Amino acid sequence: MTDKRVNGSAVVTSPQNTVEGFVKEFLRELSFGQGVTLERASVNDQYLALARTVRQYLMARWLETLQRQREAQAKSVAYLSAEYLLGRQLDNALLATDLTEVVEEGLASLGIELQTLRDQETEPGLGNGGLGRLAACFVDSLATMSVPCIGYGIRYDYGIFRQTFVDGWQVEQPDNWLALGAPWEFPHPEAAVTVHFGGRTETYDDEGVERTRWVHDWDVLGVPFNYMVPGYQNGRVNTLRLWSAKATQAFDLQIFNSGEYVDAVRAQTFAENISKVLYPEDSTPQGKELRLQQQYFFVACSIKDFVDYVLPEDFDLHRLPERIIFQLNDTHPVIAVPELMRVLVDEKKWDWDEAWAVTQQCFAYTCHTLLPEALEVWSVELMGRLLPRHLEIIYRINEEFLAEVAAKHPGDDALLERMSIIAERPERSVRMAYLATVAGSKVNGVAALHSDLLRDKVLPDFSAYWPDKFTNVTNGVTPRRFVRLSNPALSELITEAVGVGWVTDLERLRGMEPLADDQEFREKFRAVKAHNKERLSTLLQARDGITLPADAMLDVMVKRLHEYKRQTLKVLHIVTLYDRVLRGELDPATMQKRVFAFGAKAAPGYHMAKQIIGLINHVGATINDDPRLGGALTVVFPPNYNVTLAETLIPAADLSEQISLAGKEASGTGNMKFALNGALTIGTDDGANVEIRELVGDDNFFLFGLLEPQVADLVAAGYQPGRYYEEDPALKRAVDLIASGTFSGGDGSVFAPLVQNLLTEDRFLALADYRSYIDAQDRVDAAYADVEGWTRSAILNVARSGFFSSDRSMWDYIDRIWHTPPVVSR
Ligand code: B1N
Repeated sequence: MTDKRVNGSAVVTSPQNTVEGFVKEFLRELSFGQGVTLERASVNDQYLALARTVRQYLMARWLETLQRQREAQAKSVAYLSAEYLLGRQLDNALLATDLTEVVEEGLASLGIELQTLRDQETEPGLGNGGLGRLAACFVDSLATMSVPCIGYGIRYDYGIFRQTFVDGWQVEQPDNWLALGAPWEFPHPEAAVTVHFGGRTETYDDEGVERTRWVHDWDVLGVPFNYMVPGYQNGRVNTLRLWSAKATQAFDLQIFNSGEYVDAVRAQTFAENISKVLYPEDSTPQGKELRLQQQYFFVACSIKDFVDYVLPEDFDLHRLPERIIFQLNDTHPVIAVPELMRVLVDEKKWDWDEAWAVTQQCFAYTCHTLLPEALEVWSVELMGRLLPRHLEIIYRINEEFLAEVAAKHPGDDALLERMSIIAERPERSVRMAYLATVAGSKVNGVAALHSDLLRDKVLPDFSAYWPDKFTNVTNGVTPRRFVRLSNPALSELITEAVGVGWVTDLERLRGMEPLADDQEFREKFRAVKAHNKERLSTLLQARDGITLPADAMLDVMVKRLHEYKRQTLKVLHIVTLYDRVLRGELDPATMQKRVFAFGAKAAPGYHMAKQIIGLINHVGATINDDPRLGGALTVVFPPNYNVTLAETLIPAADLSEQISLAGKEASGTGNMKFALNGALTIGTDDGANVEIRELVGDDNFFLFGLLEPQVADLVAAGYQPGRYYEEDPALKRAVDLIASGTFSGGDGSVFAPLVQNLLTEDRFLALADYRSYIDAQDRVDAAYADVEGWTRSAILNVARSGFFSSDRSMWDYIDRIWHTPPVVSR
């Protein structure tokens, strides 16, 4: 059947949903889109033609979704995020349209393998880690739930760097993700908006009213690139709108007129630098001017887009809160708050108070961190230079806010200083989290523990002042990508057990619980794991020349490299096992065979993180080559861990390492993906681990380490890592092996900075948690030896993790913060 849908007056027709219909369109795209015949088409030609064919099937749904949302005058979520870590698009689009089989068959009839074309896609890595991936999961869920959402962000020319290893040390390469064509994007240069920077402000008389205007110094164009966000088999497609910076005409004229043609062309790239590259720091922003430019650039474009383009022309902005909620994904887009105020007060000429009343209802803020160094601040000097009007507005917001606080707490100057949006020391700066908290209708943390700590430790004065403003929404992950697509074998087994509905209603996994005690089901479950390990083994062999030994426990730690996540603690465990074998305490012939798999990128300027990467690779090289181990322990560290690799790695895992120091990981989302794919967690009482353990049960989770209050006490009492080293002989030996150069060709100086840091500072208490970790790992070995018991636990992990669907997160946001109902069919 041909699918005809009405969009306004235009009729958009989807290609036929049959093998013949697909083949016809695919061949058309090859010839008319790529300009090649099938015989001459490269794999890239074929991939691009396929992508364009698949998006044809989505087009009618997209136009119709937007039309319907306009007609319904529905309230939308505008998700403001500097990062979207999308992963590959092809398979997700095929799943959304239920076209996988048709396409597989159609391509096969032309002698083309679908998998070959899947592998041709370079994933858009427009994010660093959890925060960017969360944004991608959220927009997927909203589309699947038929909730209107526009994701706004930046179309970086270069996403997160490609990681390579040279002698075990990280070397970064540019991620040229656009090089081979970008078939999923729809550029709209005609809809570009202008964004101003620099200059000064002045007041003027506007018919008897004194107003302020911004006399800017330079500007850039923001060109929107639209991407489809297809819902799962529900006929809905939402929009992700990413902004790309381009030099303006005015900019061109001015500099070209100076006569220096070549310099002028070069100067053009100045403006275009804004969206050139993603900052590769995860959790620790660097305070660079270009980053503030990026932040203002994309939110100014987005607000203008929503107000001038998405809303109807005659819309009364006093009713803005009925139509939009801007969700601030961490503080990166918080400059949107003074920007909306500027638009309403300076451009629309509203009173300050009415503008503030509307603005406050239009924003909500999600905090993603607890690390003090990760709380963004911008120096007043920089803010004043780049965005002078915004700085004034921030000052006024602060003034009025502090006056209100002072009225309620007369004489408490210390409180005013603590709550001020402007910090005076070490330099005068704007505290972006405070601005977001003052402006937002709600403030949320991303896991239960995190939200408690956010309230009590990060923003205690604010939560005392506005107790109802603070709430929790525990993170989630999309079951479409991270179970249905990434784990087809498990998906089939789940569907067999509980029916197909789980993909959009993940609590249905509960129906598997009784099957944990079913011998036959357990065997099938183990077969799925074995199959996934095989699949991983094939991939790593082809991708990196890595050979995985058979029948070993697969113990996985994948996440950004950061000291608080404690990859070093994992290394100490591996070195301890090695030491036990060398000392004859463990027999390689009988001990539990393990593969330790790592995946982690270090921020390029984060030297200690790079040391740790070097350490993992050097320990790996030594252990993998040591015949005394007889292959019982293997360390693998495939470079360039990304969403695509995660999709094969996670389903194969037996053990999930979630070992951050308690109170440091806001949530974690990898932890959820592992549990949903039937890995057991060894973890601290941190982030969403707490909720995972509560749900899956103590018996199916390996808890270790200090609890957050114990960490706080120990630090307050004066933590001395050297004492743990002195008092635990196994720990001492492990550290000494590293210090003595065992893993660095006898040269102890190679890892001296790392060892020194551990013994004297150890900011994240790895040594304090070492003994508890090792003991827990010994319990893991014992548990794994009980094959049936382990499988039972793994099944229960899957069955009880439905809560971690990002659909549930979205319902929580809708219920507690957004109040944006789905737009259902007419
Ligand atoms: O956000 C994730 C959480 O699951 C993680 O626990 C948390 O660490 C992560 C500056 C960040 N917090 N902060 C960032 C990323 C980039 C950047 O430039 C900060 N990422 C997180 C999702 O809630």
